[in-house]
Amino acid sequence: MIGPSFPAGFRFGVATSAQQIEGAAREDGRGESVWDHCAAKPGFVKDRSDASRACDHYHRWRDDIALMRELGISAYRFSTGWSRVLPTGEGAPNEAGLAFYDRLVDGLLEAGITPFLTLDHWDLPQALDEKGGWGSRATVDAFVAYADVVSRRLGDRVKHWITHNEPWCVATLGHELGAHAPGRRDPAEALRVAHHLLLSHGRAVPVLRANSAGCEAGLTTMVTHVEPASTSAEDRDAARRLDGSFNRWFLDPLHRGAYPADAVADRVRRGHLASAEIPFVHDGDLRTIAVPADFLGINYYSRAVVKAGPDGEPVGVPQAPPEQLTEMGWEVWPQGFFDVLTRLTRDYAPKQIHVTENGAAFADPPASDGVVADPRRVDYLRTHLLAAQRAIEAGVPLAGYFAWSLMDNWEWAEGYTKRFGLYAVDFESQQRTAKHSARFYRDVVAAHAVPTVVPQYS
Ligand code: IFM
Repeated sequence: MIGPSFPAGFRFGVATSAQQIEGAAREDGRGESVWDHCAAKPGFVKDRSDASRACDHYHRWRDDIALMRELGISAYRFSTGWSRVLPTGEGAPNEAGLAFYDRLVDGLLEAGITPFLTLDHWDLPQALDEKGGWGSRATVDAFVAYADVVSRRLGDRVKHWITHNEPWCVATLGHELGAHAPGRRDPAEALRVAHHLLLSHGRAVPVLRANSAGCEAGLTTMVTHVEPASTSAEDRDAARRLDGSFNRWFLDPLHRGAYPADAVADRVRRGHLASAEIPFVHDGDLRTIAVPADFLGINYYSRAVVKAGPDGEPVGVPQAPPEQLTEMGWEVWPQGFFDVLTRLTRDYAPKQIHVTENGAAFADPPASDGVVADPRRVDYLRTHLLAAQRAIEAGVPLAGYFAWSLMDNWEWAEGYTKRFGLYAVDFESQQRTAKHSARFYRDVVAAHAVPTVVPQYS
């Protein structure tokens, strides 16, 4: 049975990123990215894979647009590979790289699909990392120059720009926990990295607007709904700390022009900052970061329920048995999606929100009769779309939803072991096979509404 509809003009799309799907890592002048570099280090990527071939989208992009047409979506979120456009991150652009994105954008527009372009989806050119990477203020200038090159070339046709994807992951996973490229473990550097990412967003937005008349620009951040495991003061404080470092550290500067004072105090207490006077925040930076955006991009996957560890720091408390988690070990919690959407609207009043990623990794069975049965992903999408629809009814200015992801792809440090796609990819033959979730999403897009009952596919 078809449930409540989404408003007219609401965009349904799918999302991908360059490093995860393009492949052709050494073709047509592309330079090395930090992820290419780290993937070559033993043990960095779970299955020892790299993204040199990935989904071979660089050669198969026409077929992939055909999949999008099959879904009937009206928008596609992808990223440009920084080192494909500027092999060393700066200097002379690589014409072949820009020409690839030209073709892709033209192909999307011919198919009636609106491109949403992310400039930085984690693939910093390795040459820039060797000069200090995101920890260096010079990388801010390099990013703004890169934004200028891409938007000069594509800005007549691309009208939706996302500066960065999930700065928390780059800063914390990449520079504090060492789990993502560039694999460093330096909490003080991670804070500098976060600041430079935000600053480069603030500086790039006016450049995008100048080169792409009438465009909309924003940043995508990962948000999680944080709950204390009990009502104790300690657990509530642990939840406040996680919300501070994960959500508000990025949302507050973007919308309020200030880092959250309690979260800054937490970092001072932990020795990551010498004092609340943050030395790498220069005069005017916070004003630059708070440039009014046209939308806020959010990626939502799960919630976090935390208790206080021995030092008061948040420690996750599993809420569901392992068999109910996604392959990433993340709890399926659609109510948290509604909660973050309404909370963001209440606390930050963004003009518009786009859900730029939402989806789930499951170990799907092999294709049979040309289709892959993935009932858990269908259910994940259905329940989250219902939560999004309820959020709109509750007043959230939600304008678009992008399922992560169009197809199975290279899941960073997890390699090819985690599959998020609506289409299964056989990485040997590069064959794409629709999953039931693709059929489900196509039906949602066609009806502009979500079924309230679980569809049965045979
Ligand atoms: O695959 C990633 C994506 O690149 C960024 N957001 C989270 C996804 C799933 O881990």
